[in-house]
Amino acid sequence: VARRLRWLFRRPLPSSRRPSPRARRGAAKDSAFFRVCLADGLKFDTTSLGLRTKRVNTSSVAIRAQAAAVSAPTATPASPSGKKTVRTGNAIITGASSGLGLATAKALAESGKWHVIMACRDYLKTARAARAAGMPKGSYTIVHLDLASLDSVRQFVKNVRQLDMPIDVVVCNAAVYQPTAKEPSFTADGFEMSVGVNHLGHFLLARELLEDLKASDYPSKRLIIVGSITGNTNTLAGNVPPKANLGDLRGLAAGLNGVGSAAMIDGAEFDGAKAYKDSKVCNMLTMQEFHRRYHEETGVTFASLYPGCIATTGLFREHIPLFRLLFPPFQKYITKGYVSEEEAGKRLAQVVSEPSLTKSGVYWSWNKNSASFENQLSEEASDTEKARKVWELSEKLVGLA
Ligand code: NDP
Ligand code: PMR
Repeated sequence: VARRLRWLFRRPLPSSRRPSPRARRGAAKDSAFFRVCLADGLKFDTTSLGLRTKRVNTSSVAIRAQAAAVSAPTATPASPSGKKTVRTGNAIITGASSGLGLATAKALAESGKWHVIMACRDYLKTARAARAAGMPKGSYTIVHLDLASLDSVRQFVKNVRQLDMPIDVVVCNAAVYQPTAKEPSFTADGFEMSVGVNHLGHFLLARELLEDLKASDYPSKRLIIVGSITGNTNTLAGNVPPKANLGDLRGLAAGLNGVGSAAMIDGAEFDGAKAYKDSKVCNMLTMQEFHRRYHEETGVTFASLYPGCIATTGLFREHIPLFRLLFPPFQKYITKGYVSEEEAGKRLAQVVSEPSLTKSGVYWSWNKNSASFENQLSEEASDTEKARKVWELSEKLVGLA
């Protein structure tokens, strides 16, 4: 059954059903329809299968069905009052199964203005999380994405295009943090895990989806990459050892595969906490390089942000229990940098949808009253030459150059 389903999925669509970029720009189908998600990442429209999939039930392939409401087709239909209204936007959020990603997905879905594509590696966890968060039915679609595999990223892009929805915003949010790892672990393509998932997986995803963003007719198209204060050495938090430092990029140039101990971007010995901070520097450099290369040509807003210290999220799941116990009160009462998941989600949702936050090339932060401001990146995170080199080396590693 699994083979048959795969075959059906891979069969090219008849040309009448294959969406051209123009058709995609022209937006989605006007009726809600049924989709099927396979846990291994395949996703297809059951209209091509008739009712046969209804009874499918195998132990080897988990099949989940979800009704997906598709956004209204036109960009600016006139409302009865004669005022122009903007159609529902479609936002992809990676790592929307928990923490900041889930809180952002919820904030956007509840606004009624967004359909969220939750790009996650664990379908069941995401479905449960969306339900538990009370996200309105039909306000989201879950599509499989494992950023630790470039094949999965490419498959995700194909699957998302099959949804036949315009892509208006992409949020690169997912991340792993491995502060206690003694040895590096590696992605399917052999890259050190933190940089492989947080930076390289997102780099390929963002590059692939740029043409979809470009084709969208949404009034404000955005590509957002979540950064962090801990990657910025112009702050107190960024000076807590081990500090981020990409060095001369020799490890990245060597493929980050641990051969000759090059599992770190700077070629130094493996350090999980530093690898995470380095990956965040790459995220912030990538956002700026996108801005320089593509903002004028595409009209897409490129932004990064530090949402505050969300000390309760799953990001710290691999840290020692004592850290997990003390970190939230430390951030709440000592540094006062703490922010709840809900508040952080609202902040990122602002970067997705606020009409006032359309400026491109900005690293957003918030002050104590939760007002956003354009923050200053560290010297390394705003180094244009380094940004260009990281871009070019990353292109090679993900097979774009
Ligand atoms: P969480 O651990 O709650 O969320 C991380 C998400 O990334 C999860 O949904 C996780 O999926 C997903 N993910 C991990 N690996 C992969 C993968 N290989 N493929 C696809 N998805 C994956 O942490 P946060 O919400 O805190 O982190 C979200 C973002 O916020 C990150 O970019 C982080 O760097 C940033 N950030 C967080 C801060 C904080 O204080 N927490 C501060 C500053 C920035 P799964 O559920 O399957 O594990
Ligand atoms: Mg930090 C103004 C002070 C401040 C802020 C906003 C953060 C955010 N941290 C601050 C200060 C300090 N931290 C100080 C003074 C210390 C030494 C006691 C400290 C320690 C510390 C540790 C051990 N902090 C940490 C860790 C982690 O393991 C977290 C980390 O680096 O994850 C990569 C972390 C963080 N501190 C923050 C934030 C936002 C984090 C985690 C998340 C991230 O950057 O994504």
